Amino acid sequence: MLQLLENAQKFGNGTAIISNSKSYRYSELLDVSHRVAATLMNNKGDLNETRVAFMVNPGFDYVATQWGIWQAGGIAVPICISYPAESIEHVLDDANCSVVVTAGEYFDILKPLVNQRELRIIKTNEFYADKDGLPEIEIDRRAMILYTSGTTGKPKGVVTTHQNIESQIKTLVRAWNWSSDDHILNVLPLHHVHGIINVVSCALWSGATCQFINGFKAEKVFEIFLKGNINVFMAVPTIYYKLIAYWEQLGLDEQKELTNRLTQFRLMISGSAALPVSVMDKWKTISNQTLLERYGMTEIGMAISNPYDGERRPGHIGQPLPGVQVRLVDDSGNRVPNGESGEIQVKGSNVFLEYWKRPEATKESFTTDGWFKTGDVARMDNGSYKILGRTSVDIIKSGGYKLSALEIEEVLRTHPSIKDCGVVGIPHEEWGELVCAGLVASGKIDMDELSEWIKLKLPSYKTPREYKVLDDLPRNVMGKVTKKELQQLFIEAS
Ligand code: MLC
Ligand code: AMP
Repeated sequence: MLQLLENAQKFGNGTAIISNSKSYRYSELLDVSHRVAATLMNNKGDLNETRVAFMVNPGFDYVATQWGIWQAGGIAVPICISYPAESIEHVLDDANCSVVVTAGEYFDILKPLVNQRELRIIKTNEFYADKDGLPEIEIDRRAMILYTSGTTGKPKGVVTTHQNIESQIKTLVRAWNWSSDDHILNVLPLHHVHGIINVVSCALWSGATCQFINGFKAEKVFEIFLKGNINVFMAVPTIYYKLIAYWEQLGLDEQKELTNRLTQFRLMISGSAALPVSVMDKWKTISNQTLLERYGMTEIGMAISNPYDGERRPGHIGQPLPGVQVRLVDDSGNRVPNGESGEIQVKGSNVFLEYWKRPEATKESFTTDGWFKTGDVARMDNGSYKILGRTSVDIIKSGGYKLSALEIEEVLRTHPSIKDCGVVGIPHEEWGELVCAGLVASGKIDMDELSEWIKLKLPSYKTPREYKVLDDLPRNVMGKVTKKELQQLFIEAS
């Protein structure tokens, strides 16, 4: 049996999940997930790595579905709940999903897509099957596919095995001192590792309680904090920025009450994007908490972290986590001396298996001796890694989401009034980077129409926030678009 589930058996009566104002025990979670597995298996005995997509709000049903898929021997493919139909279709087709699990609210958007493909669709209130014998799941089997943007076109499926996931969880549980006394609030989307692994899986591995709200709202988060049970919180820098902005406009008494409560937390972590030192400092004055910044990626889980005990250095990501090997190399693949910049490369059982159905892309993302090339550039600075940037200008991080400029450009070029375009990210205090698009028109561009049109093609978090219509895109002598110059055009205008 998978260790996550074995642990859950031990914690039987403890509260595993709080969602939609209801508390669920570990025993209930196991029981419902067992029914999910039985319904999915449909007397087949083992799903044998069938891809099961699920579009379910963060909460009890999400976790019961994910655990059910795993127990039935399937591969869990979470779909972002704010995806428009085109993005959902990409996941269903690329992963070749056979079954889709959903809650009532997403049924209407999924139904036509499922019908066209003749897939099986199950609502989360239809897990009727009686518990059945479960297959034995070997730890090296594929467990999950997460879609992530890269330097090429559409998002790629990152495949992790049960072993990868266990290794990612075990490392964090140890490094950050998780225990069954912990109680965490999840505000993150559950189609990325930050929410799935660091928050939900680490909590449930440890016998802790994981509370959910669907989507982030500063007011709601503080309201829950004030109730007094939450003691661990993890978020992207944009969320801390928004919490600070909300706190600043409260009255003095409310501010004081919140500060008293936040001071009692055991741990607060920031990650998924660079934590500005100004946000770290401000949060410290509000909460008396020194945010622990760590570094990770969909393909590797978490790799580098500031210490739980010891100095958490502002503007730095810390040291390699136990069991994770990290090196910095130059363009020729040679290790760089301390103090010099190089690409972060990672090795260990935390590292993913493959990009789904993309052997070439998988091969290219590893060195011949098995190091995963992250594309992030860092230097070692007095015993702590410091991120300096990325090897590609076409990767943008906005609100903690990784976006591909090329994917957004490909979509924009299909608009009838757009002849060419270039997408860049520019530094932004709140969002980390803001997505901007330079457009060359082939007709008159109606900006309102374009903003509405693109929302049908891409999830909102991938859509450009600023547009500029240009006679031509800035180019070098070879005719290649110079993204740095394009960035500069937007920076100067901001
Ligand atoms: C939304 N808005 C944006 C935006 N996203 N504006 C600029 N840039 C963006 N990226 C605008 C909307 O248009 C809207 O505007 C307003 O903000 C509120 O929209 P929303 O969709 O309600 O946003 P909100 O819920 O507030 O989202 C903010 C957020 C979200 C920070 C909560 O972005 C988020 O959940 N980020 C976390 C992503 C994550 O989990 N990444 C981890 C990846 S794993 P208007 O005008 O309509 O009000 C990984 C590995 C690792 O990275 O290391 O962890
Ligand atoms: P994703 O592919 O969505 O998992 O995003 C992973 C990327 O997020 C990494 O490759 C980094 O570029 C970025 N990232 C994660 N944590 C940090 C951090 N603490 N500081 C800077 N960048 C980070």
